[in-house]
Amino acid sequence: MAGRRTNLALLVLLVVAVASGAVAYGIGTGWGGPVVIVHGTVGLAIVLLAPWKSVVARRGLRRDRPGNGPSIALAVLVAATVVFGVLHASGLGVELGPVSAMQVHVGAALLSIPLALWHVVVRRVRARRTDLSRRNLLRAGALLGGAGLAYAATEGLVHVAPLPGADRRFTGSYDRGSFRPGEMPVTQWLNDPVLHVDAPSWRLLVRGPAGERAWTWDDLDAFGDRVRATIDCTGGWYAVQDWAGVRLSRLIPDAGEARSLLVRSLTGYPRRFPVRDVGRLLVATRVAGRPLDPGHGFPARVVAPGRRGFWWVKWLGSIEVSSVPWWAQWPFPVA
Ligand SMILES: Nc1nc2c(c(=O)[nH]1)N[C@H]1C(S)=C(S)[C@@H](COP(=O)(O)O)O[C@H]1N2
Ligand SMILES: [Mo]
Repeated sequence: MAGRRTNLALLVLLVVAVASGAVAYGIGTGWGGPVVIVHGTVGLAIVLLAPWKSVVARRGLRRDRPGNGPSIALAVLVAATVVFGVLHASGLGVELGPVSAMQVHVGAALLSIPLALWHVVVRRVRARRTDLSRRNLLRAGALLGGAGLAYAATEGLVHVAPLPGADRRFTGSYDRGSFRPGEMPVTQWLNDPVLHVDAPSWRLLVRGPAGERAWTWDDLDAFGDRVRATIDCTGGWYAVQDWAGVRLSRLIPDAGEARSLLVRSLTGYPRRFPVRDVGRLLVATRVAGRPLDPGHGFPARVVAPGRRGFWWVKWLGSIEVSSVPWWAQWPFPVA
């Protein structure tokens, strides 16, 4: 029955969409590009299946079964996820008052996950061996080919029009205030408050294998190491800035035996980095030659080239070497 195949295909597409979205969210380096393209293509494949799915759904709704309400809610959430994804990617609607299209996209997707799980439990789709027949694989190929063409056509349109989406980075993010840190958004992962720290009494506690030391802002600033790096927030913006401060490897020259570097903000926001990052991470005291604004992490923040914004811990409190592996943490901050 064609309906069963449609449902199965949608299930696979939803799983790939969520997985590729999560990976794209986590990645800040070059190979995030292809993942974002897969993500967009899979999203459009879901759209291409909508006519078939609506036939299946209408048939199902006519039978007045319990659980139709949540199924409709799921359909609405998936549609909203796609619509807001396209609004962000095209640039037609990136900032929507207090929220961004990206936030709505991710929020709707997260809400749809439990509903989708529930949906496949109560409306079981059974896979069969014949689903992998040559004929069905050709169908799947045609669907993905069509979605790929739709993706290329949409991107083409965005560039020819041109829509703001033409200028986005491979991660999908838009430039906000590169080289003008005053125009860069102040962003929190969830609900950290902007701290106003008293510089003279502030110390950065650094615990290395050889012991602990408390550094003052002047100590750190005196090193004058510089890095040009791109902060790329999962909220959908990025900025290139010239940062200055001190490379972490200067504060912890002997990190070799440890496995990770645990960085904590004064607000308690933690991130654990692999120890190999010690030479790449900058403890930044300045941006564009000036001390950081409170919103951007004064007195000092992490600059983590190649990593998404949520790694760039602000209002640093302590950094310690640790024997716990870096991946022993939630892939995204939970607080
Ligand atoms: N302490 C702390 N640091 C934080 C966050 C936070 O919520 N708390 N948010 C992170 C996120 S998600 C981003 S994108 C950047 C934003 O930096 P900015 O506000 O200087 O632009 O800070 C990161 N550092
Ligand atoms: Mo972010």
